[in-house]
Amino acid sequence: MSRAPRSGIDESELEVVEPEVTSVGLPAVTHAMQVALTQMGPVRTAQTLLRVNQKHGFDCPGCAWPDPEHRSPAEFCENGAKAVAEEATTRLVTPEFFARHSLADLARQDDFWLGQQGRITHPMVFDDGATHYRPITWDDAFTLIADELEALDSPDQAVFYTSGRTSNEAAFSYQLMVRGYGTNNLPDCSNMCHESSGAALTASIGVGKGSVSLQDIYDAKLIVVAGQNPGTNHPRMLGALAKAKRRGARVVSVNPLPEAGLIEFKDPQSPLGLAGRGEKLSDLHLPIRLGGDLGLFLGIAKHLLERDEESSEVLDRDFLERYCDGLEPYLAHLRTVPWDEIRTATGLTEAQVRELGEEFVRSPATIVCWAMGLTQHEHAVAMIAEIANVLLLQGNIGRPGAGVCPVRGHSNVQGDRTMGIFERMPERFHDRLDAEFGFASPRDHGYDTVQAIRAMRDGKVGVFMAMGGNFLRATPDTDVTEAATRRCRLTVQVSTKLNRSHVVTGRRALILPALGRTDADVQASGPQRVSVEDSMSAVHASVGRLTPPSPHVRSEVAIVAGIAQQLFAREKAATRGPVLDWAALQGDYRLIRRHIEAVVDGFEDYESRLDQPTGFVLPHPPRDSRSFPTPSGRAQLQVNQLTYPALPEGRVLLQTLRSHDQYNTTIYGDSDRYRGIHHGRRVVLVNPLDIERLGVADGQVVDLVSEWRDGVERRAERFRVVAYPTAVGCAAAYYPETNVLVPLDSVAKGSNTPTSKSVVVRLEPR
Ligand SMILES: Nc1nc2c(c(=O)[nH]1)N[C@H]1C(S)=C(S)[C@@H](COP(=O)(O)OP(=O)(O)OC[C@H]3O[C@@H](n4cnc5c(=O)[nH]c(N)nc54)[C@H](O)[C@@H]3O)O[C@H]1N2
Ligand SMILES: Nc1nc2c(c(=O)[nH]1)N[C@H]1C(S)=C(S)[C@@H](COP(=O)(O)OP(=O)(O)OC[C@H]3O[C@@H](n4cnc5c(=O)[nH]c(N)nc54)[C@H](O)[C@@H]3O)O[C@H]1N2
Ligand SMILES: [Mo]
Repeated sequence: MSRAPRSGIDESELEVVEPEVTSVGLPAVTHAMQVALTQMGPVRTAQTLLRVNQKHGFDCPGCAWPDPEHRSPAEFCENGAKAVAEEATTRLVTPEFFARHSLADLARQDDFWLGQQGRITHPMVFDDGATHYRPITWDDAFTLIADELEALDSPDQAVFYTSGRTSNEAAFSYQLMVRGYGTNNLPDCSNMCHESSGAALTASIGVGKGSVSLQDIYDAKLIVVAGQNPGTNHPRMLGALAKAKRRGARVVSVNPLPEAGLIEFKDPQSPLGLAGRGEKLSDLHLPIRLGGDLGLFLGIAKHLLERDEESSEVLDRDFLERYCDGLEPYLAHLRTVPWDEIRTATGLTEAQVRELGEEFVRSPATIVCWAMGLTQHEHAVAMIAEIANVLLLQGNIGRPGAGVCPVRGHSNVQGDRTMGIFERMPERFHDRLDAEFGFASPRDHGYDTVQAIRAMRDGKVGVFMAMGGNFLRATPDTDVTEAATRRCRLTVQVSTKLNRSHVVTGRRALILPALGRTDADVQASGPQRVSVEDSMSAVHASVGRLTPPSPHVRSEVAIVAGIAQQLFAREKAATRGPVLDWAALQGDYRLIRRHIEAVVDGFEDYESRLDQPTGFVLPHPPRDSRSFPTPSGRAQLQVNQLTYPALPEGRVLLQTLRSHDQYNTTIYGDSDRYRGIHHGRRVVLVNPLDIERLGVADGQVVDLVSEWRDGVERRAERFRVVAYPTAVGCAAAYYPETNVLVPLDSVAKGSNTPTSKSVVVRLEPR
């Protein structure tokens, strides 16, 4: 923020100008520096920004886009710099702050204000019936947690959430403690994020992760970016796309919105890019209807089939015969999908769909990238399976320059999964965990995020703990989640900064302040490093060097070890728990990595391979050797019936998305520069044709009312209508203000991910 913090965003200052077409460039760098200087001052700014994503530096907490082998001295982006500045800020939230502000007082502040107060310096407790948080010692906090956990009738009455910033070392220790205690209730942010990708890809190719490396991006001849806004959320990806283009790739954007970065880009890592003209990125932009992508990819597959029937050189028959099952039923199905339904689903003409189909025909190496625009729909899993189908048809898996590329969000969300943060890990993981630690881990599946909220709502959860994140604001149906949270006996938040989850609590609540990526982490054996896995399965070390906000702040590993020591000293938990010296683990993270090496595939020689400046890449059988670890040992073409969201009369389909000035639930500022929205967030972007059809006016203030089949009306008040070039019938507004509109039970089939990109709403004039 270039302006001083103030209490909240004053929506009356809202200003709308023309959206930008070019992203990054000089304004982005200037903006990043302003934010950094205000939050950290000049010395810390220099100390941090120069070490982001450098060899022997720390991993940027911004996103999970990988680091190139030849890094530039400024290997970060505007939004990475904001993420770093948020964490490395010199502002502090001390016990005096909590003495000044009652909980009721804090609850009246908005998310922006809460986040701007600074780093939390002390463990704090909120007692049942109290008005203020008060300081608590670490020992007392650990005892309180252990007491509450020991008092539950069953370990399944506790829920342990994780957000994706947690390091491999912390995540592994955490899941071990939780499974040692006796439950698989390990929901995570992934449940709301790329779960649909994992489900679809596991069924299609046997591995739920992306199959490309950064080199593949550079080598690709066609890159389709569908349902993703990299200019804001993965800015460094634009540099990779620009490089691929210079090497002859074509880039296609599939998006209801003409997102700035995808259209044109100025590379901040090249001197010309800072001030000079932008590079055109997208060769083709398809303004698809929300949720229309299943129709689009079915259309592309149909086109490939028809073209193959003309020339028999389009499908990779060799590959299909050697590696895939299900071709005949799949092709038969394709023949039955009608073009007019594809047109309705996508809102595109047949010619537009075929134009992209021709790009596939011509390309010898194709990559499809996607993010939340595809994962958060009712039929998201089918949509992504259809992308896999199309790539399989042309043998685009396990070939250089080709593959599936789900672009992950949080910087270590993929690594946390690898470490066992999942409510239903495969048996093999459990077997090895049990063998390594001499205990019997529970095998019943635990709750995912939506199931956890239902259980909390129904009074089945006594203790809720979160390793990072902002559960309350990230989850759907805010009113339901708030009520659910209040029913817990104890809520525990391990956090760096204040957020809504600290002010809507269980009867008792703890805030446990944690070190972030940028902070030096010194334990008994000396300074520690941690490790993370990026979106392309590359694992590397991360070392923070800044002085932590206070000597009372502990690492996530130390917090887990502290709880575990108390918990496994109790009778009930001790009989079940793993055999382990938690204090030793805390003292030296190398011991944790040795355990990881024994339990998780692909981590042989973990310690020495972490010494390599670029780390190491985990095995990915489809990518490495075209072997497909599905039950049949072959890739599976899936038959997906064409479905798409229905749009009742007088309604629009709303997607909830990120502005350029936020990191998920953390609001950095009040503007969305690329989309031309300044000094306000309560806007709803609507196509001019829909504005007319619905009888509202550009600039009018409306309530957004969501209607779902449960008959409940959910309302978000006071949004200004902004005429915007989004696909007809579709609208967009920012998350998390609009989470209140997403019904808890409206989820993707097969992944249980809330349908945050497809909410039927009416615009009700105030
Ligand atoms: N600066 C910054 N960086 C971030 C984050 C952040 O909040 N701020 N969040 C991180 C996280 S956790 C994640 S998961 C990622 C999120 O990265 P994104 O997925 O890029 O995030 P969203 O803002 O949700 O954008 C969704 C995009 O998909 C498009 N879209 C929506 N619905 C559809 C659809 O049905 N079809 C198609 N084809 N397109 C659609 C939208 O118009 C929008 O461009 O970013 C990560 N990086
Ligand atoms: N409507 C709607 N809802 C969505 C989405 C959407 O597109 N639309 N997107 C979904 C997606 S993709 C995701 S990933 C989730 C995000 O869900 P979460 O991951 O739960 O949310 P964040 O906002 O990323 O969490 C921010 C908080 O994490 C804490 N934090 C930051 N760094 C650290 C750290 O190093 N250690 C610890 N212990 N704490 C830290 C800070 O206290 C900060 O307030 O939201 C989901 N919800
Ligand atoms: Mo995410």
